[in-house]
Amino acid sequence: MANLNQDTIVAISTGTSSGAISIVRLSGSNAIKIADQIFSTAKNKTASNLTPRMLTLGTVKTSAFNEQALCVVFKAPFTYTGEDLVEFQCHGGTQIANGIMKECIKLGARLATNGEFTKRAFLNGKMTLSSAEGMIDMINAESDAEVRAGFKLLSGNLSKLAFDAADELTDILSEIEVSFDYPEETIEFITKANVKERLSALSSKIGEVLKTAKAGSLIKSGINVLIVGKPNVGKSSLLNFLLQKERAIVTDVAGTTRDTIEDSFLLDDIKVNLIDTAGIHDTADKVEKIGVDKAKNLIKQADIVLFLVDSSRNFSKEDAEIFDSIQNSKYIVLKTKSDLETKNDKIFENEILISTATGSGVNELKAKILELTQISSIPADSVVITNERHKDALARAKQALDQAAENISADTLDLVSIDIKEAYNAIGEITGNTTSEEIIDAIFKKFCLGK
Ligand SMILES: Nc1nc2c(ncn2[C@@H]2O[C@H](COP(=O)(O)OP(=O)(O)OP(=O)(O)O)[C@@H](O)[C@H]2O)c(=O)[nH]1
Ligand SMILES: [Mg+2]
Repeated sequence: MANLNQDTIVAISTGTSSGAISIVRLSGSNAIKIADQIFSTAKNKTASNLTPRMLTLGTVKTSAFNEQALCVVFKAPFTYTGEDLVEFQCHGGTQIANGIMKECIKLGARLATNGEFTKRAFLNGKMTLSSAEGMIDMINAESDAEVRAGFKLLSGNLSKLAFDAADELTDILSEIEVSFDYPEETIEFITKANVKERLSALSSKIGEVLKTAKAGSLIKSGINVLIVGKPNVGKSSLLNFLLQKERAIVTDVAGTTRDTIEDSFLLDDIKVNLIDTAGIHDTADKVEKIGVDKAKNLIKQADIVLFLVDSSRNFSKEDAEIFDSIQNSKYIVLKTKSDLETKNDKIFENEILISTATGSGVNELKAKILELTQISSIPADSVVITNERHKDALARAKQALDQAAENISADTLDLVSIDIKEAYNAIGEITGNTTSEEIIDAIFKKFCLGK
């Protein structure tokens, strides 16, 4: 895809908050020409005479003020965008960078739209669409695990899988074409058996990658962990203990928590969204009842439910009812207040004895949460699907491949090649080769200005 949009764009790449340094970035065919008109060094060098990729100190002159700044020039095509690119590193704050940017606009540049530098990088073949998405994931990350997953995407391990798959499908399609030219049965038979084997191999490879999608989406959005149980079993105490702060009110009065309380913490670099709830029981209190209903409704949406029972009290009918209501969810049973004398003799599979008074059992709980999400079982070097768009494209590709493999014995090869082309198109959406313009626009709009 060639970039026909050659106008020169400008933006403050460091955002609008006040920091010590700001970067104004220009990209396009007039970038160096515009920079020439505002920047010069003590030895009267302008942007065109600077050594590319080297920071040089000089003066930026705008109609409103002069500024001492560093300038770096990148010459096309060896730049981020693939076009001529100039960056000014000026003093921070908001006024100076704004003034430089306005001056560039006066000289013919246009204010960039969100993500436009990266969009140009994509259109000029500097990066694939999934790599660009990895980069934005890194920028928006709230945990180290998200940064790592974003970096994998940016570095292109998913793009490589997509390119390899597309190459293989192109080979298969061209072999099918050849078989049309030699329609003798033996050749077609050999081709069919071979094509089927290769389609199935590709489908299972994609299937393996798709298996990481659930864990991948948890890495990206955080693991939603819901704390439920009868009043007074220690739910809010556990929330506070895991967050390491007094987020929720804790008292010995049953029914202390009346609304849901949400907050997050990092567990082995992975974001966990904890939701504390009102103790579930029959109540006539109008406000508390709303809280109880809310807690019940949240059970379906949680990735993991922590079911708390008080180990220092007998297991009651109310406990049993709550336990029944979580049977369709992934759950962990926590017997709380293990520092007190045990009165609860009901034994659960996978139960953990826990005390927020002593901290015992908390590490076991943390390990169990990670185990249930299967995040820890993903090998470090494996592709991880963190993006719904990629998951959807791979799932469609796999479906088309499976259909082609299944029908190949009965169908003529030209019908099978329709399915193969569908798989090829779906795979191409990952790298951006076959992605529609609307989707590309929608993706880059989510980027920040100046990226
Ligand atoms: N000994 C001991 N007491 C605890 C422990 N955890 C909580 N408690 C006490 O149990 C009482 C209830 O604790 P909360 O955390 O408010 O219980 P809750 O489940 O949030 O209660 P509701 O909000 O009413 O549903 C408080 O007096 C806590 O101090 C524990 O591990 N050991
Ligand atoms: Mg509470």
